[in-house]
Amino acid sequence: MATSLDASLTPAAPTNPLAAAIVATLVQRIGKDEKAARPHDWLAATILTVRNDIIQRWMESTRDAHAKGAKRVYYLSLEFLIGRLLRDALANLGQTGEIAEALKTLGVDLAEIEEIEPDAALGNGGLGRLAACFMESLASLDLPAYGYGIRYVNGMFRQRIDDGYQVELPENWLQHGNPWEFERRESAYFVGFGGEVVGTETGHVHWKAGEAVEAIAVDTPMVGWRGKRVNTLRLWTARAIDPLRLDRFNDGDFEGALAGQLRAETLTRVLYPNDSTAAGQELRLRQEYFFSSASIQDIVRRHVQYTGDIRLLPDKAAIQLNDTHPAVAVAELMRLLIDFHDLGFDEAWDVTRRTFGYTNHTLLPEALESWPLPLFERLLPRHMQLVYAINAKLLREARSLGSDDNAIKAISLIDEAGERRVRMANLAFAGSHSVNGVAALHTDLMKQTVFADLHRLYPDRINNKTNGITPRRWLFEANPGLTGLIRDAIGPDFCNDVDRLSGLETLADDSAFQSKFQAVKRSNKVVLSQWLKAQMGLRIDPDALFDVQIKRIHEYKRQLLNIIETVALYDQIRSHPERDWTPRVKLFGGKAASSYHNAKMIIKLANDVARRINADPAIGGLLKVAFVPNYNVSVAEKMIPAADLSEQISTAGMEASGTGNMKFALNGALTIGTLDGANVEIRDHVGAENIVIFGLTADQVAEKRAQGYNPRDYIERSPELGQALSAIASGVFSPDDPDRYKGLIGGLYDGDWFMLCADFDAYAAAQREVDRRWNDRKAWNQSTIRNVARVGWFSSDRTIREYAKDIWGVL
Ligand code: B1N
Repeated sequence: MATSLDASLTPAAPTNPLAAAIVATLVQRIGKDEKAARPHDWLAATILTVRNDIIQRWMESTRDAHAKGAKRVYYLSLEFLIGRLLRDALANLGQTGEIAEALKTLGVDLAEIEEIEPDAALGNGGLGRLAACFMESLASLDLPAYGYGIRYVNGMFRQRIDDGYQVELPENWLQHGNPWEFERRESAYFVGFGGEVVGTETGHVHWKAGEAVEAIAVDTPMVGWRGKRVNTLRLWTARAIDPLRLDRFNDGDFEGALAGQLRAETLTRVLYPNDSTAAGQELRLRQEYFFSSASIQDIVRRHVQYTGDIRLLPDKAAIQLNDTHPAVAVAELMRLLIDFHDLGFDEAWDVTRRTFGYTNHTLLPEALESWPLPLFERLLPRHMQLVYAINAKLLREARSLGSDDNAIKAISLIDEAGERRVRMANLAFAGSHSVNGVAALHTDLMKQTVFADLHRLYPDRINNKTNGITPRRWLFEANPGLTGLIRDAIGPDFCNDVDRLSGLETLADDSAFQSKFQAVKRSNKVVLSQWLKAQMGLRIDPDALFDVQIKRIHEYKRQLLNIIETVALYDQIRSHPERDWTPRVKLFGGKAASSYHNAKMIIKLANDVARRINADPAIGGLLKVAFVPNYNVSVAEKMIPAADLSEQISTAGMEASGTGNMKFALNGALTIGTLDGANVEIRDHVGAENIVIFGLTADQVAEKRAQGYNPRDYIERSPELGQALSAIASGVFSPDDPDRYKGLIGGLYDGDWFMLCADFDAYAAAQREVDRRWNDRKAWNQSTIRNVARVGWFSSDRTIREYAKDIWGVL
């Protein structure tokens, strides 16, 4: 602000009342004045100011649910990948304009401070982001709901790319404090581990835990669309019960004095960075039990306080298990009902089953959680007894309904093959009245594979709930250009009901609209190009086709297929420079689990290929490749609106749903994909002519595997594939270490579990089909507009309405 010397000593109070409120917050809460304030101070002051309004609505929402005696939804998830919250809260409250205006009078740019808000990266990928979209939709649909999870001090690691290799750095999202959260000291629970189970004189069973920590609630408001309702995301943090052992301290043992605190804090320190893989370590089971126990205790306490009758729990509470990570909650609720509320076993089991629902997110065998029985028993001796008792009941029922020995083996909560293990998916299945998959194909495969025998036993339990995404974050906030264009074209009604996007249908043929649509996309591409230039010094042409694959790096997602095809294309361009090639920019992004060797090699390969291609003058800029570091929610918000092509190319049958696929289509990208996960339903909605589908179907993949698939047959028949593989394996892209990719490529010759070779030719042909469509830009625009007009169904509002009606009984 331009001020005189005097005025700068005591700044005049702003005339804009919101600006005055922000400045007052800055002074009173942050302890700085306008002159001293740094961007982080402005961010905190803005959040705290907006929060005042949110708190009002939050308390009203809580009072309203209480007054109505409403049934509440409890979403238990080890991950909530909520990302940044300021832009989302402002947009949902409809206050973006006023706040931007107020800040402007103070010389502060809202967009700039939004950009320094750290991502709350409390999740790995799709599963965690789905939980975040669900929280937003629950509030937007005015459903009383709580999310329960862990307040990790270090969320998903930050990824740096050093010489093409992934380097993991700790994520420190709390370093500037977190103005969104409220610690609730009054909501604290003891969570025990270990020890022994003893009988009491009254005939009760008592678990004498060997150690205990305190779980303390930290609440974050979840603001729904138009600020109608504000729900609570309750994340638990662990504290030692006796944080400082004064006896030890006085003896001079300073480390010992704090050891308990350190041990407790370790519980909620880090998010396990595995996506679609089970972690398997004791600390993970401790995390799972810690947050499940605290959440169930909290739910039961609230219920008893309101109704006084624990038997009514299923009428007042619907608890959804986000995968098996909170499955131990089934045994924990049984324990509370039997040991503390005096219910008999059968009655407790009935209450439990009517309360829980379980969502399965993957069929990958390496992701199915099971715990070695000795570990489970040592850590949770009372729960082990209950698991045995549940299992006895389950297997008795199965026998009586005619299950044979093989079926009994598959249904049992205990895996008896080899080292005995507790199967968490079977526990979650048995303990729930509903078990759902996340896309139609995935749900069918659940019935045929992992849960075949349980499904035969309980044929009504499995149901489908195809995933969705919140259009507020993924269209309105991420893509204001497209949102404005749509509003101008069809009016604002789609903001309340995204199904109204179908109003764009008639405009798909309108060449004036097509031009505007293309112009919005281009301007998003310019913005992304500038950002990539600033971030990584990358120069790309905004008129090229932006081909994007962003997601966790996993062999089944087949980034390697994309890279190999890129190498083949590079080869072709070099051999036939005279042909009319379509200029392309290939963008990759994603993190690899720290211990996943092949995934890390794929990152290195993408970088090696990028370096070579980008430096080759012979291809004259027709092809550019880049690996964008540290892919996260905020990066996704920048990349998706600028994408022309969405790569959804997993081996059919392996991607449970995918949700990135939905975000791209909603933002006007064309999908190139296999018939996997929700791609199948996306095709059904947008029409087969508005998506590029290729490759084996899930049935064909299964059939080929059964027949004995030999990748060499395909490599021999495809010179393009053979050449690309040889080039990579012989070190063309790694002259500094020619053998670097021998192992990675060797794996394709020997087995190729993910069937890259079988799908390669079809994929390459599909890419040339994409080129053809791109070159008829009118038809391309038509197709992408139709995508936007037809994917409203993939809103998480629709998904949540289905859960609410079919599973939770709250609509
Ligand atoms: O869940 C998403 C789906 O859209 C994806 O297809 C699916 O891969 C993803 C263990 C997982 N499945 N399983 C996990 C995450 C963390 C972990 O520790 C497994 N993530 C998915 C939403 O339905």
